[in-house]
Amino acid sequence: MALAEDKKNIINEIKSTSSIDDLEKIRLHYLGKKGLIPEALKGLGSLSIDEKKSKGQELNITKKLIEETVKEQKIIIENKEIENKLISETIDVTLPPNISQQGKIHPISQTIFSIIEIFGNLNYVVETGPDIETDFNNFTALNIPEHHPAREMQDTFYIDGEDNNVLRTHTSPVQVRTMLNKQPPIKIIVPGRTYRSDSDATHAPMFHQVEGLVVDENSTMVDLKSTLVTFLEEFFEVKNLQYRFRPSYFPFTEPSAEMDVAYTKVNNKIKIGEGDNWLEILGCGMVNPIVLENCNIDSKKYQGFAFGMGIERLSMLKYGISDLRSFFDPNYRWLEHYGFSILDSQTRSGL
Ligand code: 2NM
Repeated sequence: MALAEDKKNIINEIKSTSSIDDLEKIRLHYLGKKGLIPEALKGLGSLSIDEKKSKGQELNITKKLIEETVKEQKIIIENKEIENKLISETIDVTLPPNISQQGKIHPISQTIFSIIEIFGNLNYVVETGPDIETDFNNFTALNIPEHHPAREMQDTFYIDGEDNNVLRTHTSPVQVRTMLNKQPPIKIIVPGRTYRSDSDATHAPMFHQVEGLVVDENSTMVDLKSTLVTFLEEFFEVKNLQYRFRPSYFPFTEPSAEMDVAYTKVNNKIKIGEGDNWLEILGCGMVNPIVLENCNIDSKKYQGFAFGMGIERLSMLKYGISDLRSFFDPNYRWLEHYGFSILDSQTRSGL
C-alpha cells in the first residue's frame, strides 16, 4: 500500500511546512476523520486475516509516525514564530524618546527627588525598608508603649496572623533597622510609604513621609535647627525663612518640638516664608536615649537628632495643589498638568 511505503515523502511533506495552518491541513489530510489513514484502515475489512494483520500493523506504525512528526513540527514552527516575533519587536533603547508620548513624573515622586537632592548635598544617605513591619521595629523599639493610642486598631493596619505585624505607621522602623545593623556615625533620610487607618479630606490611609536621623558623638539641638531651616529654605526656595519651634511630645524623642513656618495668602495661594500666619510643617527632637539603647547603641557615648514630615503636605504647599485626594486619584489630565517632565533637569539630578 502506497501510504505505508511513502512514509519518507509524508514526513518530508510535514517537515517542510512553516505555518500552523498548513500543518493542520496536512494532519487532517492523513489523520482526520475522513483522512487517508482512517480510510485505509476501513479498507482493511475486505482483506484476509493475515493481510489485515500485517497491513494494519504497518498503517498503525505510519499513523504513529505522522502523529509524532506533526507534534515535533508544531514545536519547531511555534519556536520559529516566537523567534520572529522577538526579532520584529526588538526595541532600540538607544533611540531618542518620543516626546509626544512622554508620561509625567508624579508630584510625590518629584518632591521625594527634591528632598533627596537637598539632603544629599548635606551628606545624608537614603535608606529604605519594607512596608510590612514587625511590632518591635514599628513600636517597641521606638518607646511606644503597649497601650499607646497609636497601637490601637483604629489607627494601625494589623496584618492577619500570630506575629502582630503591621503596615508601618511611619518610616521610623527603617531608622531602627539601620541602628541595629550599624554603629554611628549615622546620617540618613528615609522617604517612603506609610499607612494609618484614617481617611477624610486631609488624611489618606496611605501617605508618604520622609524622616531623618543623625547619630554621632556630638550633634545637638542647634544642629537639628540649622539643618531643618537650611532644608526648608532650599525646598521652598526662600531666603530668611520665618519659623518657630514649639515644645511637643513624641515617645521617641526627648526633648521634642514641632516647627511652624510663616506664610501669607496671595490670591488664595499660600506663600511660605513670611507673614502673619503659622503653619505646622514637621516634628523633631533629640533621639530618646531609650530608643538608642533599644537599638544596641551606647547612649552614654552617642546622641543624635531626628525629624519627620509629610510629603503630601510639602508637595501641596510647594506646587499649589489644594486637594490631598487628587494625589491618589488616577486622573491622567491631572497628571498632565501637575506632573513633571522626565527630561526636566531637576528631576534627573534628583535621581
Ligand atoms: C518625627 C518626629 C520626631 C523620629 C525619631 C526617630 C528615631 F528612630 F530615631 F527614633 N525617627 N524619626 C522622629 C522624631 C519622627 O516625625 C514627626
